[in-house]
Amino acid sequence: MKVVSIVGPSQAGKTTLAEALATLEGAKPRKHVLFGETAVTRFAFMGEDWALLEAPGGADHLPQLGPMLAASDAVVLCVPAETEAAVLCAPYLRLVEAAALPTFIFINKIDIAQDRTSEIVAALQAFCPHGIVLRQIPIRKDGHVIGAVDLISERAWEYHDHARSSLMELPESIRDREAEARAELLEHLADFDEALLTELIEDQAPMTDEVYEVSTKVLQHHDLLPALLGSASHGNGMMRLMKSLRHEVPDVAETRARIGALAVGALADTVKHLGKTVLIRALAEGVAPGAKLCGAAVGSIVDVDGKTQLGALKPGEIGLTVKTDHLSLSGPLYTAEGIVPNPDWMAAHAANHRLILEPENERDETRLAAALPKLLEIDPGLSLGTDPATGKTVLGTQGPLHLRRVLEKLEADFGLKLATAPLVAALCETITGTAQKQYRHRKQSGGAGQFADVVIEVSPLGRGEGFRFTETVKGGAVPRNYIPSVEAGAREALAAGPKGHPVVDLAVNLSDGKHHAVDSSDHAFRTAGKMALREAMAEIGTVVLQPVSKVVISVPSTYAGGLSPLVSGLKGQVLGFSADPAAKGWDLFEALMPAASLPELFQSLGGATRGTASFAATLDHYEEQY
Ligand SMILES: Nc1nc2c(ncn2[C@@H]2O[C@H](COP(=O)(O)OP(=O)(O)OP(=O)(O)O)[C@@H](O)[C@H]2O)c(=O)[nH]1
Ligand SMILES: [Mg+2]
Repeated sequence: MKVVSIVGPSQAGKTTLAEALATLEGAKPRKHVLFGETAVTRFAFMGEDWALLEAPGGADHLPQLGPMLAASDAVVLCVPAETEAAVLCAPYLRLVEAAALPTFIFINKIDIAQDRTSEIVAALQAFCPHGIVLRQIPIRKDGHVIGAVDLISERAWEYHDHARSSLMELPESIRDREAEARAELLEHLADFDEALLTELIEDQAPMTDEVYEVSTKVLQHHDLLPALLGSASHGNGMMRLMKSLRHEVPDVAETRARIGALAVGALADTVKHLGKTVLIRALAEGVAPGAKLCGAAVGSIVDVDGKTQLGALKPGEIGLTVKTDHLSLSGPLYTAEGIVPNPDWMAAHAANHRLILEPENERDETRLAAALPKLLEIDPGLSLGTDPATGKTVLGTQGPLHLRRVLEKLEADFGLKLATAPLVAALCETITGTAQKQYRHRKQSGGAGQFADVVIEVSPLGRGEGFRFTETVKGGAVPRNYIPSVEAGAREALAAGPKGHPVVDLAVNLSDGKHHAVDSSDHAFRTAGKMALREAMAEIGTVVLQPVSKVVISVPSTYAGGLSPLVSGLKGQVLGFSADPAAKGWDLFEALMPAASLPELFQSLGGATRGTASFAATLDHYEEQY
């Protein structure tokens, strides 16, 4: 069996394309939809088994593509036939580049294309360091695409709605364009093949079979990305694409060599009453019910119909695991004993849409705490944390749609009704001047009394220095063994300053004090230390500090210039931007932003970059809040 992922922006026609390819031979394909509308479709084509994996487009679904691509022999990047849409394809081009997967570009919706195919390819090329080469060009009549010419076989095909294309004569009007496009394709191919290069230099016409062979080689090495075209909804170009896949997609041995695992978990879900199910793909012998995978035995394996029990999976085959709770999509490259660590390209974008999550019914706390880690195992785009201020659960998702999907799942499968609340950036406070403070703690109540007297000097420290405690006590005024208690008391006072926030960046020096041979104790000196600092802080006065994050935004270069006003508008400070050496057509834009602005940054960035940009934020420093 060969497995191919279909990826691309939202509404590009991926689901339509999967359906059209799977029904080419008329039989009803078997489709199984998992969490978040990711789908697997199984079908036969020319006597061979195929599976297509597909997830909806958009940033919310991007993290799901990592495991899917790892399980695939090749990928079809489905792009709408308009130059404007190229930037929406940039995140996908970036991913297939980083994964170095054999990649076909399918230019869909050719029936309503306004832009020239060569311009669409040029727009995509801005985001792809490897050459994108047209394998076909459209044949137009009265402004409509009526068919396509294959540049390798030089055969012209006339489209028919939902029926096979028929051979037609190459129209006179397109001959020059065809020759030019073919020459361009051959030149690109010759860059990777000596024999073909020699033939071109010597002006010999290469054999069709030889050109196909070189095309297959460059696809499999990810040297070039071939572009085909058609219309999924009209069933045009489907046979050509499927035949290219059949001839050129490498088999599972190549995928095994690339991934280095025994099996890959591609998609996953939790099903009410049944528990977790993971769509696994065997890359080698030895994946079977009862056999060890990822350190424990596989339960049962069923077909994508969800019912038919399967035995051992042959290399390349897929199945849904049942009663195999230990498999997770966060580390989906399974060996018999454990996992192969995820390669870098599989890392999901930071889950920057973060909210506090609370059960509507307080009694559900424990069930929520049990359910969330289960979701993390089937959804690589989620993150979990704790709000330091309130101790409440913080759920990070890829965006509002993703969050909705997760909340729906928690309600439907786990019976949990949840409320969300915004996450408030944690503030601190610090002092603005110095003071000396003497404090005497004394209590006489019945038995043993309490006595401690301290003199402290309080002074501000630089931002980020935290807390420093020193002592310059002379002549045992405060006995040595009580000094740590004074420090402990001072630290207690830092928990909340006069304005109610944790206090940072100040120094306390214990300079003097008094003790009593009987009534002094650790407790008494601790209380004195705490009270002395409290009073000193109240006397000096404090200012509120807000956290400032360093933000690195990964953005298609076309949008980078527009980010400066956006960042400034959110009280951020632009540090600059430059080309990302790791991704063609992308910039890294750096800024300092109040952490309180990050939710708004997430929102505005989505709008300003049509959902293509992502960012990572780390706490950089605290600064005075005005
Ligand atoms: N004109 C035209 N419309 C198409 C073509 N292929 C798909 N569509 C339409 O485009 C819309 C989106 O198609 P889908 O297949 O749902 O797109 P998708 O890529 O799966 O979208 P998401 O799952 O939301 O990411 C549907 O209304 C399709 O009927 C095509 O070749 N030509
Ligand atoms: Mg879809």
